[in-house]
Amino acid sequence: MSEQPTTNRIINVSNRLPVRIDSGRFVKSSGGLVSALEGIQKSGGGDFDLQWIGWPGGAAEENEQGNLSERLKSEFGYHPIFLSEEEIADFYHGFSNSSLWPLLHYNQTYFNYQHRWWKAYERINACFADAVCDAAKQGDLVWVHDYHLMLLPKMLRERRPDLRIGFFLHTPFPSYEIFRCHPKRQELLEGLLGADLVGFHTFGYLRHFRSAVLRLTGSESDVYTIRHDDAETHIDVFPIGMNWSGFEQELGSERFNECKQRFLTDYANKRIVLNVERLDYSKGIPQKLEAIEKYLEFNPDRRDDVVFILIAVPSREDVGEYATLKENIELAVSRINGQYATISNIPVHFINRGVKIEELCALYAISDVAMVTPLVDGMNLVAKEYIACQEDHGGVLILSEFAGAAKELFNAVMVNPYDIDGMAWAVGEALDMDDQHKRELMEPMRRLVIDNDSKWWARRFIASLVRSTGDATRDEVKRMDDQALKPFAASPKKKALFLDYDGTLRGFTLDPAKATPQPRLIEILEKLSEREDLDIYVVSGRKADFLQKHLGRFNFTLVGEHGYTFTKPGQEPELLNGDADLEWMPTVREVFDLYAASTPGSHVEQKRSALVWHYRAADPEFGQWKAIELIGHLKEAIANVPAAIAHGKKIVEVSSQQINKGMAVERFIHEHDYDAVLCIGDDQTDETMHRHRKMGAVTIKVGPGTTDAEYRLTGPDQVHDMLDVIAQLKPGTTV
Ligand code: GDG
Repeated sequence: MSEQPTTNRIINVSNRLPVRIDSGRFVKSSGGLVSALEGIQKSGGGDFDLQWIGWPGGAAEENEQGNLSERLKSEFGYHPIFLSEEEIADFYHGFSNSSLWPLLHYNQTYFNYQHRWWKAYERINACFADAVCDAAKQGDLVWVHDYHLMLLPKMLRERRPDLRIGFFLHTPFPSYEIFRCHPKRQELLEGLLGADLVGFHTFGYLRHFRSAVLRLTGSESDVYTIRHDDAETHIDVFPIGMNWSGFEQELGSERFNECKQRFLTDYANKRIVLNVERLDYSKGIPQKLEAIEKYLEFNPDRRDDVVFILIAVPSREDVGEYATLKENIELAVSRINGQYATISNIPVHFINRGVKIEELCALYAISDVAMVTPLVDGMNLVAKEYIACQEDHGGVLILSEFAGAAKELFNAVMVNPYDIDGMAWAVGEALDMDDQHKRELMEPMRRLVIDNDSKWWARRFIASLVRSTGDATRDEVKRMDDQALKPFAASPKKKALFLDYDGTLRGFTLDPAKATPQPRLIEILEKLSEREDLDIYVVSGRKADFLQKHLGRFNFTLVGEHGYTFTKPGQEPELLNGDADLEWMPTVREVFDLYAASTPGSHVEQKRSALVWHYRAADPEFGQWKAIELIGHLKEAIANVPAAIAHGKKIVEVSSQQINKGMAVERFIHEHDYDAVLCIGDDQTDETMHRHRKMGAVTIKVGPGTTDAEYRLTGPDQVHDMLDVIAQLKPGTTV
């Protein structure tokens, strides 16, 4: 909104704060997000002041919370959200990690749902919303992270429309067929659509999100924008980068060099294949172990010199599936080692805990191969970190084609983690690759990873959020305010209201015939018709008979077919322009019939001056796709004729260019000398009415989208409220 001041403050919101409490002391973590955000903060050369809201981990006693909160705020600028044991069980282990995580990672087998988890998820998201509202000043940027907080954007939008809200999903967004299994799929999507910008790691995830939104909410979108009830949500791809500044510093440190030398001695004459991941079923560890087993089986000559280091960092041990997974991994490791260990080598070094950062860097630097083979992974930073630490370009990355990182790291040896033979073969290929070829592959990847690091990612996201919340539409169209209605207060002078019907007076229905006026609208229209100083025109694309049937009882002028017909109260229907050239109609009808026959659920509506192809009841994606194809087809079929093609809400309409709503409005304005004029409508055809803004009319756009109108209302409910206000405006009423 134009009145919305923009601030240079970002409120960053993630489930976890980058700090944990250890025996009453705070231990700050230097995770990827911390370093990413440094690049946009004033202290790191950026433009913004940053605050952070999140859970500090663990369950704090209630009597300790005040003190901890004070200290976190004063020492770090963090606003903690404390969770009880029960909330940790229901919100975190339950809904977030046993319901959302498996589904987002295509694992229907591990997907669980309990209603009480959902209730906790709603409650905790609302706590986060409270905390953001407390901390945020007018117009602040709010950046929400990840699947724990999918309801937060909508909650914030409802409470604080002034905030500029971005959401980034760190996991994949699965295909609609998977996502729809979730009993709260609708609420989750609507939660996200509260954001101004939703970001994903890859275009594939964005594509799935768009498709789920279309199918579950009916909202259509183009590549970068989803238009829904009362706003637009921008969507875009922001592949996260690794924390290069942190790793660069580590690579130059003494402790790293010591570690590296120690490992080079320990592993002298060995070839190292490194594996680093959280112990999670999405990471494909059992499949990887099978591939390792196969490699050792078919390469007996390598059993003495190849070491597979497997660092599996404990994760979510309170969730049952993770404990089972750990047992299976331990069994597989001992089976492989039992079978293939030699006197001088144990092939799999299994480390079930995290290692120090300098150890991790040293392992990245000296390993001949890194095996990153998740079954599915949002991005996977280990792959990028391994590459970044390959200063001599001598390593090889084996990468699952199902990690988000595969969309960028084209020179990796790509594998399908379900193809065990293929992975075993890839290990051999990577270990046997000649040095020159390895460097040719590694060097460009390393440049790409370092150039597109986590700081770059955060800068891009925030720049895009600023752009998407400061565009022309938001800046120039004012929210409707009652002051603008003052000229319509009762007085002896005549005033006119030009009201569109579908999408303005009445919301859409699957079957257009069922979109009849509802009781509240009828009540308001009755009140309006009592005002003798108001001339009311319903200006619609509908046929005259529909308007007559449902609105004929009022003393309104009913303008049908976008201005082609009009019926004054108590008179016979007339034509606005009886000479309009309609010779293009049979050709268009033929094309429309073709599309109706090949698009189940769609149909053609024949009007006197227009033809409409409706696809509201068709499969939403197929319908949209066919509509675009149809428009292309029409452009060829009816070039150079006086007809306009419009892609409206679930319709494609071809209508005479010699007739439009604006021309109808003009005629009636000229017939009378109105003291004030108001035009309101929701779609493209109503823009011809909004031209009268220049002549002093009050023009109102309903819903999102670019417009020439001066004001905006969000939907029919707000239109009803406004008409109700007008109906009761007495002279001198203060509005
Ligand atoms: C989620 C998405 C997405 C690992 N072991 C040790 C250690 N690590 C560090 C790595 C890396 C991080 O943990 C793991 O990051 P990933 O990206 O691989 O995976 P998730 O934790 O599942 O993260 C993922 C990510 O969000 C970012 O958007 O890429 O797809 O699932 O940074 O270095 N660090 C230390 N010792 C270890 O033993 N010090």
